[in-house]
Parts: sequence; C-alpha cells; structure tokens
Amino acid sequence: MRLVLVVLAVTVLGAAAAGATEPAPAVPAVPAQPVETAESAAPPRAVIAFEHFIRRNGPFCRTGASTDCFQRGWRFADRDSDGALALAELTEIRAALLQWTEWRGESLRGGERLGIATGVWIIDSVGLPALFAGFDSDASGGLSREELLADVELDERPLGQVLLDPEAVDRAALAERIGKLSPVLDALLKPQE
Ligand SMILES: [Ca+2]
Repeated sequence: MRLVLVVLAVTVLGAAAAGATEPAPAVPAVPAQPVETAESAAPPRAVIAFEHFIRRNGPFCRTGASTDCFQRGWRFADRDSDGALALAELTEIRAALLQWTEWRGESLRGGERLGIATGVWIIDSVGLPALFAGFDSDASGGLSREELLADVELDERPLGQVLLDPEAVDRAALAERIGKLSPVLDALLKPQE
C-alpha cells in the first residue's frame, strides 16, 4: 500500500508547494516555553514548527527538484533522525497539518484547504495504521526512504509535476489499494488552475 507517500506528499509537501500564496498570520519564533494562557493568540508549538517548515520549503518545492523537496520533507518528518518514519511521527504530522490548516484559516485558498481536507479524509478513511503497515515491507516498524518511494519515481522536476505524471506515480497500484476512493484521489491529482 503506497498511498501514504502520495497523500502525505499531496497534503504536506503539496501544502508546502502551494502554501503561503497569501500572507500568513504573523508567526512568532518557536517559543521556549509552552503557551499557558487561553487568552494568548500564539498558536501551538507544532503549528509554529509547521509554518516555519512551509515558509522555508514552500518556495523551493514549487520549482525545485522533487528529490530535494522530498529530502526536506523527510528531514522534517523524521523527528528523531533515525532514518525511518515511525507511525507516531506520521501521526504527529497529520495532527500538526490539521492544526496548521485551522490556524491558517482564510489565509489559505479554498483549493488548498480542499486539497488538504481531501488528503486527510483519504488517510483517515483507509486508516493511517493500515496504510503504514502496507508500506512497511520488512515489518520493521519504521518506513525507510525506499519503502516510501516504492511506487513513485522522483526526479529533477518539481513535486507538483511529478505527482501529476502517470508515468511517475503507479496509479493502478493506488487505485487497487484504496478501492472505491480512487476517483477521489484521481480528482485530487488532476491538474488545477
Ligand atoms: Ca524516525
């Protein structure tokens, strides 16, 4: 099951590639101390970290090589830098993505919000643990780069182009794995204005 890469790429890196098309709310530096008062407007630490990731990598991922964009996303996702993505790390990213989307609110375009919502919906419909197990070919409990990229061929083109290229993404494998949800993924991967 290779859907996690595509969906997470579409959502997380896609958000990075498409994000910041509108000015984001002012974002503080990552706080040294957790925010303690409900009255404070400061977003959660995970949201701030996600916003910094988007700002650092969004412009690059729009035009830079998908291989390099993937590396940047990998470094962000692999929180403990052990060279593998654990289910807990992916679960954290999913949660941070949702929090970040809520925090960005109207500063995200409708299409961006819809793409993220659809991606998360597909992940949740299939179930992140089940998707994870499908990727984890050697059942090591962590996803290697090779496992994650098994059905996707990254190259020098930007990620947005690669994901929309049927030659680069094994869509037949994806369709088989997600069954009746595959038209949703097809729609998500269709080029948009
Ligand atoms: Ca890890």
